[in-house]
Amino acid sequence: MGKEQSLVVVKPDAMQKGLMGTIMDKFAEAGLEIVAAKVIEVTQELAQEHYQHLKEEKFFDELIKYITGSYHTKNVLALVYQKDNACNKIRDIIGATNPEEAKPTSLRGKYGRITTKGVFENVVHASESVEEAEREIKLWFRPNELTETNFPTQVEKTERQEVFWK
Ligand code: IDP
Ligand code: MG
Repeated sequence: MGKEQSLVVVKPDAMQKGLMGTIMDKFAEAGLEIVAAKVIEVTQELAQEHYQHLKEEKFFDELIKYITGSYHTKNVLALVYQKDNACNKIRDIIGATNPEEAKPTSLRGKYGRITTKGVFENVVHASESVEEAEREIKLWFRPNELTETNFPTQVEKTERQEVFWK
């Protein structure tokens, strides 16, 4: 059995503030290993699916705008980290969801803020549990984008057109 994996997303506010390195340094210091990384724009579909459990919340529409980059740069950095107990370790480093309640030395405590529209701009996402991590990693990444994984894969023959270098 391989090590526990977690999805981490450096959110648009952190990208705009140039905090990618600072955030990744913290995880490196904790001995977390990167097994996937990519810079992408979060589509409406991905955002809605990722935060499906929050659909009924009054801050949902603002949250979708935030994560799709309506208020900052559109790019996010999506990563998969691994280590024993990765989910708990990472959640400890990033701090509580509400940046005003997060430990002042945590990433969210240091760099997060609450906007006038009431969204927690808390710089980084990380999976809350092993179960959530599996759902999120499968949503954000294709198997061949990870250098290793515990999750079973299958080969499918498809008619899909793909883009290659000329
Ligand atoms: P988490 O990111 O710490 O796992 P979730 O409850 O999964 O917290 O919420 C997802 C994101 O939605 C948070 O990171 C934050 O950006 C935003 N959010 C959560 N709760 C609130 C709230 O009560 N007000 C405003 N924004 C919130
Ligand atoms: Mg969550």
